[in-house]
Amino acid sequence: MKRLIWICASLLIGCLYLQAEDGSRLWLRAATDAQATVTANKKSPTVDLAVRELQTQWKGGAVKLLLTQAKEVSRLGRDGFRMDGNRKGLTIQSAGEQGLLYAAYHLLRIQETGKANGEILVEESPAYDIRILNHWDNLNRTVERGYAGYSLWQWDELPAVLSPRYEAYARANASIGINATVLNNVNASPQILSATYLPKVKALADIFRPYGIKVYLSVNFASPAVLGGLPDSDPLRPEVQQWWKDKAREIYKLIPDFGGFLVKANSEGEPGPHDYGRTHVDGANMLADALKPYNGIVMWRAFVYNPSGDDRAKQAYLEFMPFDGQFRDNIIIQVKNGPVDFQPREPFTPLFGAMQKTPVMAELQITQEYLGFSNHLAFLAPMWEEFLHSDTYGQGAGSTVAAATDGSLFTQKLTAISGVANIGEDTNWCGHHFAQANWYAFGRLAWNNTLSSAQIADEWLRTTFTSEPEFLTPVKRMMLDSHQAVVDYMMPLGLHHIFAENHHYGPQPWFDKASRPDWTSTYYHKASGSGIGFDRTASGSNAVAQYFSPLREIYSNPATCPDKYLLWFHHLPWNYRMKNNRTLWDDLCYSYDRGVKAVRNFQQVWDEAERYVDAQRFTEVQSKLKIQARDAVWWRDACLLYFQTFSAQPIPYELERPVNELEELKKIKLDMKHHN
Ligand code: BDP
Repeated sequence: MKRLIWICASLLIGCLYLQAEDGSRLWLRAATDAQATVTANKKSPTVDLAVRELQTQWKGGAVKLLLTQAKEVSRLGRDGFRMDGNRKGLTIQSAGEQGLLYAAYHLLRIQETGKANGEILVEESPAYDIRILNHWDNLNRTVERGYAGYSLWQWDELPAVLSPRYEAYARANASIGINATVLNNVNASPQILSATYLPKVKALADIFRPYGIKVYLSVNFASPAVLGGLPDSDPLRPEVQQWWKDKAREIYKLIPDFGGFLVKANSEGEPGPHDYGRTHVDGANMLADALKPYNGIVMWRAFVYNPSGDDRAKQAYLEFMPFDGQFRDNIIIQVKNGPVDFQPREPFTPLFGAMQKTPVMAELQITQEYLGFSNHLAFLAPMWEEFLHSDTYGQGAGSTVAAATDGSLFTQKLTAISGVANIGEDTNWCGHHFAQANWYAFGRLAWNNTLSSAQIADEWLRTTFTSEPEFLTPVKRMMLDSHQAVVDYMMPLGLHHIFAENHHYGPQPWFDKASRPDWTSTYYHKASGSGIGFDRTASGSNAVAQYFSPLREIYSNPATCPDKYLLWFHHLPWNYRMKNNRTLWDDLCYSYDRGVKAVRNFQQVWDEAERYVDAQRFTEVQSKLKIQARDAVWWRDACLLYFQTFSAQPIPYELERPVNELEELKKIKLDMKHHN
């Protein structure tokens, strides 16, 4: 009887436990009932956090935390650490308090992923000094390109009311090494710098500080005029310069460790120095001078393009290369991974490796603006890995994007990497349970840009779900294949930006009328009876010339250009012979078909994983996969039926037939917020 009661009780607890799996705990699901002996040679809010995390979760012997300036430790930097011992007893050393906290999370991660057995000898230091999230959050709490509900920041209630999620957010970031955050949208409201908002920003900064997270703000270049009442915001006007200096002083009085400004200037209608006939250098240097006395920095974005300009893919390079070496030393140029705009797949922006006298940082997009929002399962680590490993040849072979940005290739005072956050107020933070993996992957790659996608997926799955091999192996495979699957059913072979006009979710390759040509789809695919693709070789826009040799030659020749970038660089006839001997048209059909089949396979993999997953997360992911499977068919049919009007060839008969009518698909209008 006793035994029966015990079984019933544990079943009940088990059920409650399973029900509690709503994704809110992210990858931080370790049991918190450990009672480890943890000591530290310093007491401070940050060190105390490290102690507490280990006391409650470390299931091994005594841990000693030592803050030390010993040479062999301090060479790892204030965020780095050294760990020495085994399960029974360990010493952790760091030159900085944050280093001790990162070490604590590292130890817990190796415990939770089953790698804390035997000798533990670890030395870690981050690849980038600044590992920063960019929130595109508006002050009215909508999130530009956000698919996980409203903003986490409750501006109305701040600073009086402090949601417990602020600390949970800081903890999650610290656990993966993220040490900075930009709170507001790059399309910035000047109000963020007002006396009303700054105390709210301070309240958040105070919560994040013990977790080693610095706060930054996006600023509107016209703030001196809009907020300060000046006649304009000309960076060469002394009153404007003074306004920024005063503003910096005001900010640092409230937030002594404030990080600095992120600026989107003269892009997509945002104000900037060009409005006054000045340059990016004039604008960025002025802000840098205002922040300099406080060690603040400026992250100046290179995402600039104008409608009258040349091929959009060339513009960042054209505008910024002439300024290389002219920026102040507390400025870093923030460049999107690809030269157009966070497409499902792009070659790297040629500024990487080319700007050698100015620090350059990558901007990745964690939120899936162009990869199915929070409906599609797309693990982005493989895309970022491909990008970071791309060889720019900036200083000969081996000059990867990673090396060109992390200080190993060029002497850089500043190194950084940013990711546009996919976080909102949804219970599971990111809308899709698997989208959490992208937040996780960004942090891990920012810490160590040589980690493989497979390792990141492995860690994330073990900590977020379970280490059962029968779950792990197929689900990891699914994650690793998922980015390619999305590329295949949306924009294979280098196609890009053929999204619907009023949102970036569904297909609209036929879209040909917009306020500016580079906001249409036809601008990018250029399909006609003679072929498809954007000619960026010397006979076209010559964007290839922005790459170093031998890349320039490799990309210029369709025979050597990787298939994944083929239509990015070339306009080719429908009967062009691909490397696999299919015609271009047939291969396009095969690619879309492969994408659809991949998603169907993901559904099967997930259904088979049911017994290893709690009911709530299982069903939620299952439903999202159904949407993704339907969307994949929608993409395939829309693109193939439309392109077929030019190729005038049948879809290879061995492939599944379209199930939609093109005319019907053209009528679909999704009710989503308009933005180019
Ligand atoms: C595009 C987005 C737009 C952003 C812009 C940017 O569609 O919402 O404001 O990039 O990065 O991808 O500035």
